[in-house]
Amino acid sequence: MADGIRDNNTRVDAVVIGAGFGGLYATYRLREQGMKVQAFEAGDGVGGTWYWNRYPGARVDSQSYVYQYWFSDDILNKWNWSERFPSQPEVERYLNFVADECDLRKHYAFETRVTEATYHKETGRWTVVTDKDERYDTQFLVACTGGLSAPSLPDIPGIDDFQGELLHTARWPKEGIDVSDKRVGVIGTGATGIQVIQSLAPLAKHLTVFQRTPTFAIPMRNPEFDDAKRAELKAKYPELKQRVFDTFTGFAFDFQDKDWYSMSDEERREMMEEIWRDGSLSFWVGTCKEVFFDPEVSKQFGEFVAEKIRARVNDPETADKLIPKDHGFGTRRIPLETKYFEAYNRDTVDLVDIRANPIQKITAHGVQTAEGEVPLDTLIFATGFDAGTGAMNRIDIRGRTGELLRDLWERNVRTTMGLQVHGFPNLFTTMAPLAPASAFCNVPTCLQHQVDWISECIRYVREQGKQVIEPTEALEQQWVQHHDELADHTIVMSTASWYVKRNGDGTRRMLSYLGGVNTYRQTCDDIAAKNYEGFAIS
Ligand code: NA7
Repeated sequence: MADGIRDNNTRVDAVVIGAGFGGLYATYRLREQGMKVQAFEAGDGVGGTWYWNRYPGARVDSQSYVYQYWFSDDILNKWNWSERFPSQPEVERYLNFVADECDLRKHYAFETRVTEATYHKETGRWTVVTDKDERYDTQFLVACTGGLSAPSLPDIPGIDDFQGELLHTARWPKEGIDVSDKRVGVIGTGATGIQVIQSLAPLAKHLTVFQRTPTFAIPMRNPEFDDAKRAELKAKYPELKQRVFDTFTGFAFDFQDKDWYSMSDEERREMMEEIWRDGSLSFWVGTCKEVFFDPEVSKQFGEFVAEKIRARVNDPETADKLIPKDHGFGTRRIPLETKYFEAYNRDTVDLVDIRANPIQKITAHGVQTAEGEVPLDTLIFATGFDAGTGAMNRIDIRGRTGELLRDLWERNVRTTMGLQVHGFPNLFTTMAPLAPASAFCNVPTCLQHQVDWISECIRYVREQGKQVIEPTEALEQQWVQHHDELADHTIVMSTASWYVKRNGDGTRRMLSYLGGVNTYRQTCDDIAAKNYEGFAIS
């Protein structure tokens, strides 16, 4: 071709992007319909998040027995989880196991990034171009690119000058690193930072944590499973696989029935202590719903957690620095931790509050703060992701009018139920904005529901002898409005975090739909049952 891109005569029914939880399942479901599927993955193996995030201490905060696929009894029977909250290698092994059991690898081109996707209204098909300069022609494009997959590196001056080892947690070397004789710095104290800090604290010669915002965190209770426990859990799978789709956040537990204000102080304390002991995210999304709406309730939960932090950190001044002051409990992601707070009791661990003592620049040998240079051999960025839209925005996706999806989302972050975008026919998304999948969900629950919905939708279009499906502008506007109405009166919305995106006009939009996984599922399924009411099918 004149443009140097090879047409390899690959005309397929569907292109799937990504080999994480969503992409593997989409490939499986579409193939099951007899479709010709071509899938792409930037990594050299399957796993998505669990392929890329191989930093020390990487671990899932969802219980293993709900962090799995439900579609195959064979897989459910054969796979044995080793503990309640498995580490990255185990989840990666699980996804490899599923890929092998279902023979999915043969559909993938690994180490291949999709760089462009263009819709042609004359044919109703997409052209997909990869970084291997190959062009594919597909009817459907299913982007399972992940909501937290585009790493974000802060714009700190001097970053290129650093002569030691510089790492982002989401691009960790497969061979690992040895920190035993290293002075290590970690920037970032979100869910990732906490896991990496608690893991490296006992190993590094010295560890300096640069904290901008402290994080409320819950001690993880992570028993190992023996055969008896596994058998007990497996007996519950039929029930669990219904249950997770019926709760607010896709876990097996839900919010308490009782309202906060209907309880006495003693009852509240008792409830908090009891759920705290469970050592799971139920202390966040299994307590009282008011924690998301009522600043006073959020404050009281925050005080309870602050008390727990103070009891574990020897130096009261350090403890105080570790307690969030600028946001309420529950308004940002609550991670689980293991001896995170105790890490600061070590002589070899320093905490730098970079609001009081800002980072000025990175130097050749460390980090220069207002109070002096911290010498470092290894600098780790646990600074998170360009959430929700980042991975899709790195691809040039041109829709029906020629507009780039990136430009649309820069003006206005919008989707129809996180599944399609008006103006981008036959493009389907998982973990995109405006669905619970993008944040407030036990992700595999939401991904499985979204992929099931997408594959049934595609089946319907094909069975009707039609070619193209796209949400109408009216339906999308209705969804955006409904989404905003639910989100705008929560206190999550008034807190700065990766949960909230900014539109071009300066208005803010919640990434995740806050009506609950159960309600969302029902709404999507009702639309499907009404033959995709609100979608234009031609
Ligand atoms: P997060 O939750 O976005 O955390 C990123 C952390 O990095 C957070 O503490 C940030 O501070 C900090 N950060 C970001 N930029 C800077 C700069 N420029 N200087 C100093 N500190 C900075 O990402 P994670 O990877 O921890 O977690 C993402 C999700 O993955 C998590 O919620 C789980 O669902 C899995 P800030 O809070 O912005 O002040």
